[in-house]
Amino acid sequence: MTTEHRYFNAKEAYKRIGVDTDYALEKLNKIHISMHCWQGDDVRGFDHEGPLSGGIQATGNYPGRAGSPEELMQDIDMAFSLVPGRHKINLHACYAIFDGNNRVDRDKLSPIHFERWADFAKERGIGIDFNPTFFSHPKAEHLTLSSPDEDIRNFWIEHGKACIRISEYLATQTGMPCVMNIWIPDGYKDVPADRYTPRARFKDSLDKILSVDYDKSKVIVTLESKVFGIGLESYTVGSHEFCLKYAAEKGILCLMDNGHYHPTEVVSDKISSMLLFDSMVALHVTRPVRWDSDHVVLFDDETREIAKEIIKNDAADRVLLALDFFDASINRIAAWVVGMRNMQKALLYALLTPHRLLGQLQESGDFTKLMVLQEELKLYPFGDVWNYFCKINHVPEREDYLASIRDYESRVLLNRR
Ligand code: RNT
Ligand code: ZN
Repeated sequence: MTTEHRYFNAKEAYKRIGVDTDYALEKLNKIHISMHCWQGDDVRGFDHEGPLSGGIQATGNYPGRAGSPEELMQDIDMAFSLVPGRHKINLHACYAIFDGNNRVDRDKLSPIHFERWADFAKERGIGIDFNPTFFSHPKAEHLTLSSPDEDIRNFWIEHGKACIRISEYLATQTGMPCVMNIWIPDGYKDVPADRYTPRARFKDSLDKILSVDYDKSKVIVTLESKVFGIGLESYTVGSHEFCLKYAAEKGILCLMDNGHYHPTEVVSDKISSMLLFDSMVALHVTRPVRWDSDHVVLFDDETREIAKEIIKNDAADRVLLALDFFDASINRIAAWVVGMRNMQKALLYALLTPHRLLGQLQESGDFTKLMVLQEELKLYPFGDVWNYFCKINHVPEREDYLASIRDYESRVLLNRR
């Protein structure tokens, strides 16, 4: 049977429960996911030599890591060629490209250092999101925006301001809004004596960064919270409550990374509450395995629940979706492609769910039928709809994309340094 035949049969099966598969595919095509550049080189970037710091870690030593802007761009193209639809790229300030003698420290970064990224995006008709980099730097060995050392704190405030200007430039160049996400690794390994003072300084630093005059229709500032990091187990300055309150007060957005909460706490349960109070919600979708390990996103229960909250609440254009993982133990292009496709599969799965019917069962208290249906839906011909979506988007169906990745690995990746 051809992909079209299978799709036709699946369409009939879904129609019987009131789901329109054509409409689902149309909707899915409009959802753009921000693909993080940092999966391509284990969060190294181009502006420093030292190790990855900030209490995050990429483990593994798979060959072929991108070591230059050209290689990273080539790899991003390769990954995108195997993912259906059009998406965005998510950059970090440490991916600044220095040509000749325009090298500067992070407090002096400017749009010229991102011109080539803007061109890259414009040529492909895609948008760019951006992140200041408050880690992997000699001045980030202790605290950054919450530092008691005024020189260090000012350095990072200047970095934040520079990043707002760069984000505005990227938005202007691409013609698409730029989501600028602030995350700082500041915190303490052991029980702090004073939790308040660092947070007060962080608050003041953020106020100073946001005092820059910028076009709010172009730059969407988000603030990402976190419960702990490696070496920062007892206290983080940017806790969830801090970020939630700060964002609400200042009219920026709170960004939730699903690796940044206590292990049994889930982001899928938080989305509805956020949607009730905010115009938009920002997410980093990742997969924490026992800790904030940043494993590749799978088509697993929590990813599906996150997608369900977005789709069921008709909030695809109110949720800013970005991925955040870094696995250096497998082919890095495959990591990107698997994660992107899985996020899309989760969205499709949600788009093929008869939410109104299920909601009525909940409201009327028929939890028996609700369970029966929810479980049976898992075995509906979802894969046939997904394969058809890949086909009409001219990307390989099923696991067929692996052959292209293997070929690219032997032709390109294994010949790197
Ligand atoms: C760290 C945060 C943050 C980073 C990226 C590289 O725990 O999740 O989003 O992963 O900025
Ligand atoms: Zn994150």
